[in-house]
Amino acid sequence: MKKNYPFHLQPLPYRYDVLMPHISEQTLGFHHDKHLQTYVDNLNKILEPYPELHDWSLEKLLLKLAQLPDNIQIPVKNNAGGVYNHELYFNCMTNSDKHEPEGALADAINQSFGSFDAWKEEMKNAALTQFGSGYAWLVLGEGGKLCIHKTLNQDTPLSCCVKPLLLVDVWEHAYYLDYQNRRAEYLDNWFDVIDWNKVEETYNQAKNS
Ligand code: MN3
Repeated sequence: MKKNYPFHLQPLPYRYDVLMPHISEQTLGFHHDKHLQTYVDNLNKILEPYPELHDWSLEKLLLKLAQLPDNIQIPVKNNAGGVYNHELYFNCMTNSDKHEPEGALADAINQSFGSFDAWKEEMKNAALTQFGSGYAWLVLGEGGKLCIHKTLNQDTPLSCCVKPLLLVDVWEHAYYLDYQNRRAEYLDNWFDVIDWNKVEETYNQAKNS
């Protein structure tokens, strides 16, 4: 099986200043180069003594936590989760003029939530009411239904859905430099930097697999 270890910091798929004014260069710099780098480094350090795990992917580590040695289950959950969540978060943003999904994903959002605006409201509410650090997610659930999830810390919804499609980071480091305590304002602006082409691609692949 393909060796995944060591994990590497994936470069941001865009320039650091590209999401301004919604998310500043400084926030993205710290968030990607410091926070995500730390999760990558910690995960590599934890897995270093276990060569039998070096061909495991991030998803496999997170889905099969119970098969790992007892003493590394929680550290792997936190740090592999930190890498998985941040990679998806950064990869689901861009500076495009496209502010709504199209095609099959748009249809699925309408079917599951009533309308795009109703989805936005529900997603924003989930992100606002996530107490403390965590994420709000749009996921593909069983039977083709789309659902919203909230997760705490660096937990992922991998084990309770078919495929995570999109998430928003509501740890304070994601917005505090730009918005201080104004999480709602950060969320309103985050909706404008979602990379809908990317989310559509993930949805179409997951739906057809
Ligand atoms: Mn973060």
